Amino acid sequence: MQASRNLAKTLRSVTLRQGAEDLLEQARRGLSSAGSLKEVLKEKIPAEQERVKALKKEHGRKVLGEVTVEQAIGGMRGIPAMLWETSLLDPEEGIRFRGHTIPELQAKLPAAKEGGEPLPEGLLFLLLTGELPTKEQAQAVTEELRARSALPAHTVALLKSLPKGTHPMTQLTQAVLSLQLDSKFAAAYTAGVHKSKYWEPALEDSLDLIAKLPEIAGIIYRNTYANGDLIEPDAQLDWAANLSHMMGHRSEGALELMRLYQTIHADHEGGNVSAHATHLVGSALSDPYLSFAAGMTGLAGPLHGLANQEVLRWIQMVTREIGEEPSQDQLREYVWATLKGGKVVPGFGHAVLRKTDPRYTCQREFAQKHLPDYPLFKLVSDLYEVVPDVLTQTGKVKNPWPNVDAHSGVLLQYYGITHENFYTVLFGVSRAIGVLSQLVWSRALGLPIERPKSLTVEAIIARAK
Ligand code: CMX
Repeated sequence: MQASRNLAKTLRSVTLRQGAEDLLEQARRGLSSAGSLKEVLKEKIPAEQERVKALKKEHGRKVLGEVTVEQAIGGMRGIPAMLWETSLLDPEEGIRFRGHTIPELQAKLPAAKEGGEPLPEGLLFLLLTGELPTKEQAQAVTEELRARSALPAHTVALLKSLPKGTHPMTQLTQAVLSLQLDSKFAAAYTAGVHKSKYWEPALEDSLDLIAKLPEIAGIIYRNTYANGDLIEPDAQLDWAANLSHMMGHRSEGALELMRLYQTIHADHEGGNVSAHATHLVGSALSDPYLSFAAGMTGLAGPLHGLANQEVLRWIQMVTREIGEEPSQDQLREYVWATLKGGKVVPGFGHAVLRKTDPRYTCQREFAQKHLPDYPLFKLVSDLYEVVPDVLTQTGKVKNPWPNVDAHSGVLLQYYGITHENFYTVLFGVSRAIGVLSQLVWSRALGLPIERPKSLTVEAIIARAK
């Protein structure tokens, strides 16, 4: 009896292992056309694993920083307690993606046309591998994503069935969750894949998800604002341009803006809400779909990604209440009124940055090049002159300068993308590139489940004393 039970157990475990191997093989086959992307990544992983292992062994007990009571109850500002490889934020200089500033990326990443804005596919290659891609490598990523972009019928049906008025970010999150049915990571885990190989199905799911997001966003846009009159993807277009095309905005300017937009919103190191939420949920070995959905519900908050929608609403309120071309004095008064009403001025301030966000600056340069006489751009420029001064006068705002969200809406308006409650979806599509690249690395490096220590007020008082 015991012998036959053992035999059954052995057979079951052999079958599961076999299933796991089959799944990995499927994943490898699926990625074979990715060619260089996966090959470069695969080459990098062992050395990086060794580097992190050695770091832990040699310096594991060294102190990176201390934690004050203020930090524990103040949103953990500044506590260096997370590993994030894809980007690093300097308070004065702003973001660097794998060591490159935004202007450097504009100069070095492959573009759709000579001198144009970077292709986000190139950034995906850079974030995943740490290497700047050649034009051919970026193009291979475009093709890889195109091949993975078809949506399952149930996702399209789900989006169609949602009640009118469902916020586009809520629609996005539900669509992402509906894709989880096909998660290769979840299937591989269930089948018992060895943990050293988790990164492979994580990469598979991440590429699948990134590939499908433009069509999801296009459908949300057309269902919400164009009576469900959907536009088929165009196989000639790159990933970001296709997104704009499926929304119904096909001018050259709109396509270039979308490439820039999708590049600069991708990553902002690991501690911001959308990145950290994705990272945290992923650390429980929830698959990339579940993890990214968590990030998107965080991005939908008005202090984070939804600020780009709030900026546009606030600017529209300004023009409604004090006119299309208010003087700087009128603007100053309006900003004070907003603060006195107990509200934040959206698009200004940052938890880490202490200077103007370079993502703001590059959008400003785009506006100076393409829409210098647009009245709303003039208003945004005037706000740049007025708001930091007022915020500084409050005496409490640590960073009075504009962030990424202060500028993006006005550029989108210019190209006819006027429905501001859609803006955070565009942010979310881009954010997938950064947070999922890191998620692949987190699985490759075997990072453990996150579990920081929390304390009660009593416990903090006791420790403080
Ligand atoms: N308008 C009014 N008050 C602001 C402010 C702003 N733009 N920025 C900060 N403050 C206030 C804070 O609300 C806080 O007030 P209380 O002490 O009364 O609570 C005080 O100044 C100190 O805050 P801080 O340390 O300077 O900023 P935080 O790190 O706490 O918050 C952020 C950072 C971004 C949430 C905040 O600056 C803000 O609310 N900005 C407006 C919303 C926005 O643009 N968000 C997008 C950020 C970029 C992104 O994540 O996408």
